[in-house]
Amino acid sequence: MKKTFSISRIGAAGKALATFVQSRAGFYALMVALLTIKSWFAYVVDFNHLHINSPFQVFLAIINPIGFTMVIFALPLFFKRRQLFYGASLILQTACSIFLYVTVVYFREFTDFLTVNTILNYGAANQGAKAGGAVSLGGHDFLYFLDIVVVILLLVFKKIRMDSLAFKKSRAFLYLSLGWLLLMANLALADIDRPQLLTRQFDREYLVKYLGIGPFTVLDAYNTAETSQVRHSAKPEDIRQVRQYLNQNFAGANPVYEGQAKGKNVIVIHLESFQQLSIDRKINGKEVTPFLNSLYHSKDSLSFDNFFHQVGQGKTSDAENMLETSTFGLPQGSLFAKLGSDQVFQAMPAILNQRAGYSSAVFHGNNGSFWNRANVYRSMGYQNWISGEYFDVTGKKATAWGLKDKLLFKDSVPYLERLQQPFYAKYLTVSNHIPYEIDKQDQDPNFQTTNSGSKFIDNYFVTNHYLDQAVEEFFNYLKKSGLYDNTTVVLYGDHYGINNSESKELAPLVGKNPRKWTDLDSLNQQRVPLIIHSPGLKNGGIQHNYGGEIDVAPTLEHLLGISNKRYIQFGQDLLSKQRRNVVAFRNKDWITADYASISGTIWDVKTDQKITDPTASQQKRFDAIQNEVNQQLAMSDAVNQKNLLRFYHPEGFTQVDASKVDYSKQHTIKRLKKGDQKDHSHSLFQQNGRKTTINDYQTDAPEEKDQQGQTTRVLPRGSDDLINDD
Ligand code: GP9
Ligand code: MN
Repeated sequence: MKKTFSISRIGAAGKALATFVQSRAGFYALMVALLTIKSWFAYVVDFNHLHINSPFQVFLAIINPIGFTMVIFALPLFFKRRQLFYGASLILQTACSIFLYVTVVYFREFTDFLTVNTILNYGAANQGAKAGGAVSLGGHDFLYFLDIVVVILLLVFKKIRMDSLAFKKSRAFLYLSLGWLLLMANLALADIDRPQLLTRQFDREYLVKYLGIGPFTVLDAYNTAETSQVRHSAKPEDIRQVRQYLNQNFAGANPVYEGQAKGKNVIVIHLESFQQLSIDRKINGKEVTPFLNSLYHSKDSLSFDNFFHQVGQGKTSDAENMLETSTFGLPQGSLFAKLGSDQVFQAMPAILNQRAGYSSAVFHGNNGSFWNRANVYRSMGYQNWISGEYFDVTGKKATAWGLKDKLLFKDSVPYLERLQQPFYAKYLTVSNHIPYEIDKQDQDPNFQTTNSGSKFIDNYFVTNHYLDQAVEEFFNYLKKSGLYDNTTVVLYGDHYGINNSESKELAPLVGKNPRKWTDLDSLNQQRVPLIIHSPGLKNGGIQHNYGGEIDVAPTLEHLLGISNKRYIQFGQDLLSKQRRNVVAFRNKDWITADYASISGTIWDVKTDQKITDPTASQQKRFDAIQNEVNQQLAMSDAVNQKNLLRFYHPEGFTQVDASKVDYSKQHTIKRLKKGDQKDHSHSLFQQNGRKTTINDYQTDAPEEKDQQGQTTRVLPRGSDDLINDD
């Protein structure tokens, strides 16, 4: 009896609702409700609950999509014609849903929110995400669009009839104002929980948690416009303050290591997505990376086990920027993509060339314009940019990200052997790139990976293993060709490979309980290896001090006997006795050997516990570290955003003239040959009696003998890349 009653009540309510939707006000409410519900859905299912940690924050997250959505959908209410009202409402619903969904997909990969900059630089920056392979799709993704299809069908079959009675302007304005009021109330309430939310701009997750995706994006667009303003207003005096700060924080060379690699060639091997967690790891009785492990433990190596990546949204390009310039990437977007086309750099290739006569080259099997590299490398002073356009990348020789590593190392030889010594050469590997898929034929049948429940993790170790073999083959060549003894090889992992979203499956592998996984555990996994391998090195071994990518350039300069005091570099020599041993992350988090700060929460690194009640002296110390971190990032941002190096002329440094460099294959070959003239050549080719050393190279890459094909897996470049490329 009771049951029938309640069913009939529900039926009546449904009917009333169905009638309500027939009016424009009802349709408006429906649009607002659908987008709001989808936003909540994204918060809970895709955005890791936004780290919401109090009932008040739950309340804010519930109301925050409503105000903005009310404002957006109030706009069509001003239309008189019904087709316009319904059409515009549906277009808005679709556009907002697409935006929400793209944000979700982006978040899965970067654990971060999409910014206006990222969108503007999309073509130059990350065409790879279009590959599908790199985009992680979820089984529930259709839910972001299902409602739109249903509403359209209801309209087509006249279950929802279009109401021809238009709103009066004043009523439409009332709805708009109500939305606006709610938005303002939301902002005021957010400010109670997190004072100065807008002015201090914590991280993006905070802004979304408190304000929602719409207001966050509007705010972000405003900031982007402001930055371009900043650049125009920069003055030469601005650099003085930076100089003063750097002088006060300078860490001098350690006499034990200073100059130990003087005059040697330098090869930097950028190990794509390679984390410290793979070092010394055994799976099913086999080491994942036996060769890298041997380098890591070699007495000829300086290895670091508390070395962190510090990249932001620019990922690989941020890592490269830090290593070449010892300045941070940008708070949003990729510096390469955003500023790289007209930035003045004082970067390693130019410094080493001007101070010690180094020649330079970068080797990478992806398109030359990816991450805006062609422009950036020119301005950094790279003499040669040997990109995917130089190699045969057809058929199975490449993945979506470029030539497979084993082939990259081998196919680089004809260029490498022509470089005048000493040289500074960088190899950017790609086979160990998300989604970590490599052809069966490249997999070692003797290596059985994990069965973790995450295909990313299982595949990750497989491509780690492939990368390890590729590096080993290259080292064998270095030894056989004679380069090895006179070369310092710097190997480093550019950033994480396993996203935070995989932590449930990762936890058991690193000895943690998945249910107790904390933010500190995630931070601890941001360690990447740094190995500086230099045959004949004295006092090598594994170093435990805390540092990051920003510190590599000063360390290397000092090893090469080049003082870096005159340059604008924010890192400190990792071997210096005067180091501060604080690692600053791009989002203002930080870690030391004792404490870490993650989104404003302090952790005791040794006990893995949060510090909720710090003593006065602890608090003082945390504040001091935070200030130092903020200052370091702000100074670096000022230099980069205002392009301040255009005003700075350190002794003996001539600004690079990027317009003089031609990276076309034809010109490069001509240039290398011209520099490699018989009577005054210092190339390996010359050393080898003017014969190629390619026969010293042994690879087991099965694709090696494949004929050149018609098709390639490497992604085509985005059309907007062409704008930046000449
Ligand atoms: C692309 C490669 C990858 O050429 O360097 O960049 P990432 O996606 O790691 O930033
Ligand atoms: Mn990378």
